[in-house]
Amino acid sequence: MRFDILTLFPEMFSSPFQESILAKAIEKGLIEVRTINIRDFALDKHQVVDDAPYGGGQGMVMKVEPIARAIEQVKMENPSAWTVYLTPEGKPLNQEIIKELSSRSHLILLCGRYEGVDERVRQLFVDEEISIGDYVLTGGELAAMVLIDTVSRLVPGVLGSDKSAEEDSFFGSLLEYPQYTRPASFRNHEVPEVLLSGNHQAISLWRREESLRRTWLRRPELLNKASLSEEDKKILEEIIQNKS
Ligand code: 6GU
Repeated sequence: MRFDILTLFPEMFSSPFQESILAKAIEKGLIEVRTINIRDFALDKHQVVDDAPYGGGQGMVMKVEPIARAIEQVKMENPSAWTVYLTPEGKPLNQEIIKELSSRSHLILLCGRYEGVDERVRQLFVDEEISIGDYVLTGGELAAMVLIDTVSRLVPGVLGSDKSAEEDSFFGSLLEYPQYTRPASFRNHEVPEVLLSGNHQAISLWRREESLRRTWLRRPELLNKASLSEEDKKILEEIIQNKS
């Protein structure tokens, strides 16, 4: 899987992919991350990439030509690359969109700054617009990092086993159960006894119940789209009745 990041601040991307799981994925050749400085594609000698908006108003708008030329260079190498513009006006990112994106082999990620890009960038070059939530970032760069991180971990081989991605929160639309490790007692707070019992069936049941409880208490709206068994529904009814 390949990511080409179009940005005015390529230095922002120097460290996030040099650690841990993503660094290993790059080393193994499972993912490839390149940054392209939009400024290098400016046409004038001062390499201007933004300008005042037609019609007046606050701030600056990213010019169409440098972005067009940068995207066209990547597309020359691979015409089927998929172009995503990171912007607060985009579709809110969720695990379903992340899964769809992970099935593509080459993403161009356009990071907006200032008051956004000239509308013709959208019309001519952008395949999909994505936001990472209802809050305002100073630019699309952090959003691009979030997207690369979340998409990369679905690429086969990036996580230790293919199973770990499927067991995560949101795949089954439930939140994770509580986890403990040694010591069994810390300042009079004990690990739940069932986890020390060695009874795998009882442990599975406890974990499912805790997932359901947590989801009900913290994110009840997720239960609407969760795939629940008849037993899950019974457990959930008890949780709701006991309100704990
Ligand atoms: Cl993708 N960009 C900016 N600038 N702000 C955001 C965002 C993106 N997603 C949420 N807020």
